[in-house]
Amino acid sequence: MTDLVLSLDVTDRTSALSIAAACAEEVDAIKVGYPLVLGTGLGIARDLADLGLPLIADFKVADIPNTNMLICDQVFEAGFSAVIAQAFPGPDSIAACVESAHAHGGECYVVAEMSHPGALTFFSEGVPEAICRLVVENGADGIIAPATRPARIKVLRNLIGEKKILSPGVGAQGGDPAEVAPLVDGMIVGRAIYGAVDPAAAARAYAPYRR
Ligand code: FNU
Repeated sequence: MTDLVLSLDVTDRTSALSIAAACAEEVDAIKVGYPLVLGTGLGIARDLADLGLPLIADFKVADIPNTNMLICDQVFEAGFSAVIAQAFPGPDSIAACVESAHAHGGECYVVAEMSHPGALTFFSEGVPEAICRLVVENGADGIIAPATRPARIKVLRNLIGEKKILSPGVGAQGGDPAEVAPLVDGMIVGRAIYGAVDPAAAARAYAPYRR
């Protein structure tokens, strides 16, 4: 029904590589963010790329267009296949991420609404809806929408047409895979897999929801 994206938020290289290798058959992509890259260096992308899975850079890029372009160029040259950007810097900043991604044959996802409780302070009152309209206009490949609020995923899905939805919040944040999987293109799971005693078995538990 959906791709399973492993959010690899460990901070040391040995754990990252062993968990990724153990889970490689059970997941469809790996998402890497600041915890792992700051802990090990950007070169971890090349090591993980050897597994042959798409690699998503969760850097929530959020700067002026020129800086966004410089950041995204580094991301894709490091071996990532997709980048996640924040929308609040505006259409030109997102466009820079999209341009860099597409120039490298990669994808750009834009955060439409975050999954944690405090997100509702600013991601409210039509803001996620406006972000979805921006995504459609500027050619980004999809959005990030909260697995913790499936009703909101349905609303946002209606605004983005064929574009993809990647959804964090299943597992540790309380999102229910049975409810979320039919609504999204990729379900992002971190602690419930990498924090398990047997990460491969934990990942395998999501097999019924994978397409
Ligand atoms: P887990 N993440 C998130 N919510 O959780 N990128 C968002 O709205 C968002 C994200 C990331 O809770 C979070 O940073 F835009 O352990 C973490 O890397 O399953 C992962 O998704 C969720 O991890």
